[in-house]
Amino acid sequence: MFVDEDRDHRELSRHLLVYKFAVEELMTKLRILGEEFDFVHEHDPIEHVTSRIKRPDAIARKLHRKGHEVSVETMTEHLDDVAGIRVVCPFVSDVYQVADMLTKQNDVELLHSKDYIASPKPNGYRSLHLIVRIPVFLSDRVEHVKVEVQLRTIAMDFWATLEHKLFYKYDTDVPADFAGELAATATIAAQLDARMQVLHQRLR
Ligand code: 0O2
Repeated sequence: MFVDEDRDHRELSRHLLVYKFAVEELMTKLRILGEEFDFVHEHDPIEHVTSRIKRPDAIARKLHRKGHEVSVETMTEHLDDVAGIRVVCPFVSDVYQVADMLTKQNDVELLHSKDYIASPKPNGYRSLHLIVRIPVFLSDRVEHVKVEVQLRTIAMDFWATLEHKLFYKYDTDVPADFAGELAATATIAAQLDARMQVLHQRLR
């Protein structure tokens, strides 16, 4: 995979460590935002946060799929989601509120965003994806590290988690009526979000 194995493995591990630090910084930022917002507004806009660093074999597969050689340089340049954070919020308004509070911070650079809530994917997938870059201060230098932040509601997360399981189960042999049924369940999840949002606003 990586050519000179020992040296390249060490170099890759070092880079993945930097991604881990970036994730830790962002997790701290999100925890502070949630806790302080809750104190001021008596509502925590974050239900829970998870994170993952992509595994080397998945990194290699994605680089190959995009037609690139596998190296630390191509990974840094062409992959936005080596480090990923998933923020699950109670309500749709919280998704946009948290995204706004995070990207307004001076040291968080928003590179681009994909709003799959405003424009869901054809299969029904909804979430707000942000690619951000943050500085990580190391012993001898500063690295600017890209992280993919996925924000979604509990209903969106429920749907995406189950869709992921079903997709992997059926893989290439997807039943004919599968896509339509999947999209219909996504619509129900979206309706649930909209109704919960109304209740939330009425109570506030
Ligand atoms: P994993 O295991 O979650 O890491 P790009 O990254 O830009 O090359 P793409 O497809 O344009 O590729 O990125 P996009 O659309 O922003 O989606 C990337 C991630 O969003 C996926 O990562 C999933 O986590 C999630 N995602 C996107 N579409 C779907 C979907 O239809 N269903 C579900 N369940 N999740 C989705 P990975 O690397 O595919 O997977």
